Amino acid sequence: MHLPISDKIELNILHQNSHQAEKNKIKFNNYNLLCLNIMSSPGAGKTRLLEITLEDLSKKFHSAVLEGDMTTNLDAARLEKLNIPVVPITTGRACHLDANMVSGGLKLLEKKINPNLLDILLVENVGNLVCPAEFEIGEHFKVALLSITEGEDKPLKYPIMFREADLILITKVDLLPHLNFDINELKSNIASTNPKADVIEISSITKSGFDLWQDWISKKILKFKNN
Ligand SMILES: Nc1nc2c(ncn2[C@@H]2O[C@H](COP(=O)(O)OP(=O)(O)OP(=O)(O)O)[C@@H](O)[C@H]2O)c(=O)[nH]1
Ligand SMILES: [Mg+2]
Repeated sequence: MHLPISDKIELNILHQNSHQAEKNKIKFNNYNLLCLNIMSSPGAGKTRLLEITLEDLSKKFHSAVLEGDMTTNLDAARLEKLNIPVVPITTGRACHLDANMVSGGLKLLEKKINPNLLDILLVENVGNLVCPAEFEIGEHFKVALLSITEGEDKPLKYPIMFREADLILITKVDLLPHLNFDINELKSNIASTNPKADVIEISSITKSGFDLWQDWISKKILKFKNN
């Protein structure tokens, strides 16, 4: 089959990325370290979610964060306040983290802490609803956030992110009373895009749903560690 040159280049890039992602995963497995890739459009609430989650999670499990942003260390600075190892990865023009960047981030993390001592590595990807889902980083699970201010149709319009996700967090549900938003329509659009994904409604304001999310992560860590 003859593919346009741009498609061939893209396939080649994705192929090389997958190769590095496999290497990253082997490293994570050797460290017995569960890696989650946290993705969403800009502002859906990834960093706020991590701030609240890590307050509790880091008391039970040794946790670290790789923090991806195109520019600035603002999010990394927010998470460093929790006294856990945080490595910022500044991607420049790239609208996603790729496996090479995560490999570089892991090397910097190794200088801060022996990853054998860690249980979980949370990777906050660059805010973008398309590209991060196309680039494996060696993660064990993908978590996609979708805030209710983004609209019910997003799983249909940006299917790759939602098709790939193991867990979809519907965020900012505290705003439901103020919006003309049909959460059942969103859930039906999620189900038609990815019937296998776990779905949790969550609010970083009221903290609703955090018990389910913390439970989801804890179970994944314990199952991974016991394998
Ligand atoms: N009402 C409400 N606001 C929220 C919630 N979660 C986050 N926010 C607000 O949404 C804004 C963006 O949150 P962040 O956590 O910075 O979003 P992000 O996904 O990390 O953004 P990027 O890293 O830029 O992609 C902030 O003003 C948060 O306080 C929520 O559950 N409810
Ligand atoms: Mg953020």
